[in-house]
Amino acid sequence: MIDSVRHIIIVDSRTLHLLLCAVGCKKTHFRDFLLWLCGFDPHHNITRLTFPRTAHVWILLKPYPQEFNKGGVIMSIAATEKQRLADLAKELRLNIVDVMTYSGGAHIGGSLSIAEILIMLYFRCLNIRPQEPDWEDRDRLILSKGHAAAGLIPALAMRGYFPLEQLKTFNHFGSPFAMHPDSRKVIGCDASTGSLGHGLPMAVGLGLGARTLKKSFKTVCIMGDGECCEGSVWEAAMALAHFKLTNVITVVDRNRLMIDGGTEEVMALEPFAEKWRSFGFEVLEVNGHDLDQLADAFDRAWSAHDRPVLILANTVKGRGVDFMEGNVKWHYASADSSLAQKARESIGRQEGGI
Ligand SMILES: Cc1ncc(C[n+]2csc(CCOP(=O)(O)OP(=O)(O)O)c2C)c(N)n1
Repeated sequence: MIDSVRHIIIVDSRTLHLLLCAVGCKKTHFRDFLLWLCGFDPHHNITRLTFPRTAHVWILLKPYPQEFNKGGVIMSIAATEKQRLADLAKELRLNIVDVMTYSGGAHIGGSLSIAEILIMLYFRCLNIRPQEPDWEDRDRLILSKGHAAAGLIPALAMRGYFPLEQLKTFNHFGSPFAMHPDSRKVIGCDASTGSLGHGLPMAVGLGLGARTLKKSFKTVCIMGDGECCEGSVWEAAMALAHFKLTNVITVVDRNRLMIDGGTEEVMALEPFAEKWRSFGFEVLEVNGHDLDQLADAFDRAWSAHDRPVLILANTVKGRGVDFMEGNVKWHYASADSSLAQKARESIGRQEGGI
């Protein structure tokens, strides 16, 4: 029905700006946004509704509706999509616990803390083709905190890069999956990581490479906050700002714990956001478990054009398993079957994901 009508969409200048940014960066977002403005749920009927080239879209200006701008969220995701992502985050957490049992131990705390970030990227933001993992124009994701492979690898399996069944080999002799990800062995993994402080420098290289080749792909780099004790992180940050590499999006998992204690006790990072700002970044501080805030931040980061963006994601280490949350003891751990079952039950009790 949508194909046959002429749409008149009334927006204010801020929304128009967002629209244009969306057109510039992601066709799918633009279509979702148009559907949303038309009052459709973008997730519902997504396969049937398309905007043909012949559709006429008129954009008129009107004041921005305040009800769409509560809590700093300009354009929240549709309820059904949010539920789908929340369910996926929950499923990912269950897979992380399974991996911990298959492998005899895992960096569980820092894997659980990035569940929503990974799901948001793999299931909403990244322009990727799991059936064509080496597609040259794909967006890249570098998990610089490579010890959280127990989060990354199940997320890749869930996205369809390889069967979930294969996770059972995690950390076994001959398996492609080890405690840190190896891009030569793990399909869909864009960088081998594990030695902290190297992901962001690699992202600088990919950003410069994309610019040189006139490619429009983005590179997202996820770092730990403890990882930011590495000097190479700040050299890369300087380079990102100097070269205005807006095609690189930096995410810090600010769970406030590292391997052996709190970040502020071991090596204070605060005033953390200010440090990034002083390096020339636009800092978007969000609750890293809130899907609306993450969606909004990534949308803004995707359309950045003058400064690189840092998404400072405030999270809880061990999120989703009540007895692991905020406890450094669960940085790396193994679990017998009864403890793993307790962890699964705790994840199961989370309302609508998290
Ligand atoms: C260069 C380097 N030094 C030390 C380690 C050992 N190590 C593994 S995880 C970790 C703590 C990292 O803390 P953070 O980045 O905050 O990770 P998260 O708490 O999110 O798991 C350390 C020091 C390493 N992997 N690489």
